[in-house]
Amino acid sequence: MDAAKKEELLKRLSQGVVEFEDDEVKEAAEEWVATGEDTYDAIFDGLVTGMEEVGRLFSAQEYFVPEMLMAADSLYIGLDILKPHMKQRDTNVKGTVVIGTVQGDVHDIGKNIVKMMFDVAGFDVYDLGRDVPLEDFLKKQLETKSDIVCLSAMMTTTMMGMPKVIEMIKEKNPNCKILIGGAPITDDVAGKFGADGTAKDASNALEEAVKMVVALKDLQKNS
Ligand code: B12
Repeated sequence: MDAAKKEELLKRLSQGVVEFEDDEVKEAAEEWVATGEDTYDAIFDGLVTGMEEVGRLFSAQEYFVPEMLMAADSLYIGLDILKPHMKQRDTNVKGTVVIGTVQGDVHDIGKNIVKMMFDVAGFDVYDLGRDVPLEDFLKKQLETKSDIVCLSAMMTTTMMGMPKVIEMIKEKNPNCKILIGGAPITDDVAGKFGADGTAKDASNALEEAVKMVVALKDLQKNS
C-alpha cells in the first residue's frame, strides 16, 4: 500500500471512531485487510488514535457517556475485522497469562488490545473479562498456575482494587508476576501497589511480559 493510501485509511479509521460511523470504520478496515498488510498500524494509529480523541472530547465536555459508548462500538467493529489479520509476533518465549479489568470497571478496550498482543505472540491467555470480582484473579491463577496475572483499570477509583489482588496472589504464590496497566497507572503507582511491572501500551505490555517469563524460567533453572 502506498503512503497516501495508508494515510487515507488511517484517517478514515480514526475519524470513523470519533464520529461513530460504523459503516465507514467497517469499509476502511476491510480495505486495509484487502491490501494484505499487517493490521497493527490500522489498530493503533487508526482505531486507538480515534479513541484518544474521544477521550479528549469527553474531558472537554463536548462528548458525554452515550458518545463514548457509540465510539467504543465503532472501534470494536473495526477491531473484529482487523484483529484476525495481525501478524504473529515471535518472542521466543511463551507464557501463561490471566487477564481482566478489575471490579467496578467496565472499560475493556485497552485490556482486549493487550490480550490481542499476547495472542499474536502465542501466549496462553485466560481472559476473565471486565468488572471482575477481585478474588476471581486469585482463583484463576491457582487453577491455571499462570506465570503472570495482568490487571487493567481505567479509573482512579477502581485501580484501588489492584493492591488487594496483588496481596492475595503474592500471599499464596510469591513467584507469580503481576503486571498492571491502564490510564491512571504510572511506574510510581505500580511500585506502591507492589506490582512487578507496568506498561503504558500493549506493545510494551508484551515486552514486559516476555521479560517476566524469562525471569521466571531463570528462577526455575537455578532452584
Ligand atoms: C471509551 C470510554 C468509556 C466506555 C468504555 C467502553 C469499553 N467497552 O471499554 C464507557 C462509555 C462504557 C465508559 C464509561 C465510563 N467512563 Co470512560 N472512558 C472511555 C475513554 C474515552 C477511552 C478508553 C479507551 O478505551 N481507550 C483506548 C484504549 C486502547 O486505551 P487504554 O484503555 O488506555 O489502554 C491502553 C493502555 O492504558 C494500556 N493498558 C490498558 N490496560 C492494561 C493492562 C495491563 C496489564 C497493561 C500492562 C497495560 C494496559 O494498554 C492499552 C492498549 O495500548 C476514556 C478516556 C481516556 N483518556 O482513556 C474514558 C475514561 C477512562 N472514562 C472515565 C469515566 C469517568 C467514565 C464513567 C465514570 C463515566 C460516567 N459518568 O458514567 C463511566 C464508568 C463506567 C465504569 N464503571 O467503568 C474517565 C476516568 C477518570 C478517572 N481518572 O477515574 C476517563 C479517563 C475519561 C476522562 N477524561 O474523564 N468510558
